[in-house]
Amino acid sequence: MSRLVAISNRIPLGDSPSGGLVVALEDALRSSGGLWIGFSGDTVEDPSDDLTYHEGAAFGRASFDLTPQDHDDYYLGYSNSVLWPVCHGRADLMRILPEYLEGYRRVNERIARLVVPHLRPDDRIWVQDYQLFPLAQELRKLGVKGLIGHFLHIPFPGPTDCATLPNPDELFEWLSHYDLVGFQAQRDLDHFATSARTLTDMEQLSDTEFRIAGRSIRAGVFPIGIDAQAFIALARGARQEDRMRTLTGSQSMIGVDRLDYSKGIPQRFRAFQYLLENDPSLTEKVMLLQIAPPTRESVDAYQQIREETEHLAGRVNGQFATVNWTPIRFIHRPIPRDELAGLYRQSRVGLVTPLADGMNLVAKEYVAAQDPADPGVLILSRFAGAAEQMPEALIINPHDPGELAQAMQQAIAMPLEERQERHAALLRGVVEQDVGWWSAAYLDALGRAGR
Ligand code: GDG
Repeated sequence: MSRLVAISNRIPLGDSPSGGLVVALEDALRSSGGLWIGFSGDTVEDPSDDLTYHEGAAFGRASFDLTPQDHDDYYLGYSNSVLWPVCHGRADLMRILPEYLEGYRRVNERIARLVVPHLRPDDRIWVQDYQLFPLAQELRKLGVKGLIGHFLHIPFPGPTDCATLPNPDELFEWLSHYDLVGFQAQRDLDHFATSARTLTDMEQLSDTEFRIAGRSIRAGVFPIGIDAQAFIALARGARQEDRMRTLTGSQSMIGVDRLDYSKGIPQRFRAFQYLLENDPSLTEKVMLLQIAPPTRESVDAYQQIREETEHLAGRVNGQFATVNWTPIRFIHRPIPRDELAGLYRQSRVGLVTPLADGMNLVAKEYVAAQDPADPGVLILSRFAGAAEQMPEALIINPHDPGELAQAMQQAIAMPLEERQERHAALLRGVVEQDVGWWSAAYLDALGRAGR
C-alpha cells in the first residue's frame, strides 16, 4: 500500500491525550509507514525553511512554525474571520481585509514548498480542513502528480453564503485541484453542488462527479465518528461517585463546546430560562452544566460571545437561584477527558444545540458514555451534521426557545424504556460508524478516485 501523508493546520505533538483526528489517522498512518505534517503551534520571527521531525509516535511527524504575521493573517484572519463565519452562516461576523487573503495564499504556498521535498511519487496526500483549501493547487504547481484528497470538517456554505466571500470563484478553483473532496453530511455535498452550479460554470457529471475549471473531481459524504470503544471504556472507568447529583439532589443537563458562536450556547441558556419560567416545579430539581473552554480569544467575535454567555448565565442564575441551588454552572476552562466522560455519564440530558456544525462529536461522545441500563437523553440540533445519522435523538430547532424547552422537559420526564430504546439505536450507529470506519471509507474512495 502506498504511503499516506496527512497534512493539517495543527499537528498534535507531545504526549497530550489523543483527540479524534489522531485516533482516526493513527491506524492508517501506522500501517502505511505514514507521515503527518502540520503547524507546531509556535510562532517565531524567522521560521526554518525545512520541516522539523519529531520522534515518539508510531508514524512520522513533521512540523513547521509560522511567523506571528502569518498566524494573524492566515489563521486568525482568513481562516477564522472569513471562512469560519461564512461556513457557519454568520457572514455578518466576517471581517474582510486584503492582507488576510494574501496571508492565506502565502502560507499555503509556503507549506507546499516545505512539504514537497519530503514527498515520494506514489504518496497519497490527505489534506484536512478549511485552513488548507489552496494546498492541492500549490502542490500541483510544484509538480506533485499523485492522489490528493481533502476533507472538510465544517459545513460547506450554500450559494447565498458563498457569494459573501471576497473570492467565491477562487474557492472552487482551489477545490478543483483535489481528486476527492469529502464532506461530513449530505447537506454539505448538496450545498457544494448548488453553490458551484450557481457561482461557476461547473458541470455535474453524476451525484459525486463534477467538472470545475476544466478539471474533474469527485466529492462524497463521509461522516466522522469517534473512537467509540475507547470512549465507552473511559466513561465506564470514570469515578463512580455521583458528584453532581449528590451535590444538588437534582437532574443534570450537560453541554460541552468550545466557546464558539456557532454552538448555540446562548440559545440553550434562553431555552432553560424559558423552561424555568414556565415550570416552577423544576426549581431546585434540574441544573445545566456548561463546559466551554476558550478558543480564538483574540478574534473580536469570540470576545463578544464570551460576554454574551457570561451575562446570560448571570441573569438566569440571578433570576432563579436559591440558597441551595444554582441553575447554570458555567466552566470556562478545559477539563480532563476522563472527567468529561464521567460527567456525560452522570447527566440525564446531553445538550447539543449548534446553529451550524460540521458534525459535532460531543453528540456521539455523550451517547457512548451512557450506562445502557439507565441512559440519558440526547437533545440534538437539526443543524449539526450528526442529526443526519442520529434521528433517535430529540431533534430540535435551537432558535425556538419554546421547542427546545419542551424537549428538555420531555427528556427529563422520559420513561426508562423509551430512553433505553432510543439509546440502543443511537449507540449502534456510534459504534458501527466510528472513526476507523470514517478514515477507511474516505481512503477507499480516494484510492478509487485515482483510477
Ligand atoms: C470541528 C467541527 C466536527 C470540548 N471541551 C473539552 C473537550 N472538548 C472536546 C470534545 C470533543 C471536541 O472537543 C469538540 O469536537 P466537536 O465536534 O464538538 O467540535 P469542533 O471543535 O468545532 O470540531 C465539528 C469536528 O471538527 C470533527 O470533524 O465534528 O463539527 O466544528 O471531542 O469532547 N475535551 C476535553 N476538555 C474539555 O473541556 N478534554
